[in-house]
Amino acid sequence: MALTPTNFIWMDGKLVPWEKANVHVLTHTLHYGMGVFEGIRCYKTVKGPAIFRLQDHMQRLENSAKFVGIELPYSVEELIKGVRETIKANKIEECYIRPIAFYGYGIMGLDPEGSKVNVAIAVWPWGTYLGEEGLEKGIRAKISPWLRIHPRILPPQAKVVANYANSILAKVDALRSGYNEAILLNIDGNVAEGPGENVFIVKDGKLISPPASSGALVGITRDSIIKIASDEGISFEEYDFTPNELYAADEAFFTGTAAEVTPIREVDGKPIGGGKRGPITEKLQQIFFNTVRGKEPKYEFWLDYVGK
Ligand code: PY5
Repeated sequence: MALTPTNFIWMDGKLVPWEKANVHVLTHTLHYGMGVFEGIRCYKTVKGPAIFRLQDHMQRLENSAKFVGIELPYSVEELIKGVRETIKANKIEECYIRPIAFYGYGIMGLDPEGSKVNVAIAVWPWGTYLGEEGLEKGIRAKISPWLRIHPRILPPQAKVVANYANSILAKVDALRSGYNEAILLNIDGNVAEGPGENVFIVKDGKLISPPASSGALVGITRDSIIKIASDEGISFEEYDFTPNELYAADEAFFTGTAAEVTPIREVDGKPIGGGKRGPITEKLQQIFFNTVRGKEPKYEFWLDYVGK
């Protein structure tokens, strides 16, 4: 997926031209993967660009950093200001937002003690992650031969750069096998999540998603869908399920900032339910898209308007 450049990137408190937002090849994180990042979306609304759950995402960035011992040189408030500044400077109405904190240049041993922590915030237009058609018709997923990282190996609840080597292996395997996305199991054989998405199933009218203990990153989109479902009177339960229970589900879908709410129509060649987007998925998806686009007053508290 090729990048569409914008004009400025926020780097350590300053806006620098996109093409000048570079790092040295001996940047610590480039070698060992110890960095933390976030993925946030900003949507076009009638009141101007609105960032979805910005505070929650930045809080998670701070938590991720704390988890792996990275000392962020900026507070959540400063980073929030940075995001707003970057969107304004780029005069962009709708974008993906990527804050990243990493160990910079100067130390090359594994012990990052004394290393500089650099922070950047980039924004760029990013369309539908799993395809426009996928949103309506659903995508085809494959149970991955790669297992989701175990909490004794890397912290699954933190968005650590290194975790995504596992995600890339799963994603590429699924794509090369002719599927659109992977679903990773944990070491117990239960469903954990997608490489960058949470998984939900619908069975007998009930919404189900694996718990944090499955190794899934408990996503902010997931949390939003649970809240929306509960307001709609759809009951939600969190428990572990096997691939067989996934195959037998009435509906299945992915949630994530990039993936938004994407129906899963098939897993390992087996159609889920009717092999198309199910009615509960469609309903939740519709409310979700209305919410992020500022058309659901009930959930406006999740939006952070940038101002025109
Ligand atoms: N699980 C993993 C491993 C993730 O990376 C993500 C987000 C999610 C679940 C969903 O979390 P949330 O709803 O809070 O976004 N993935 C990033 C995203 O921006 C990166 C994807 C390439 O969606």
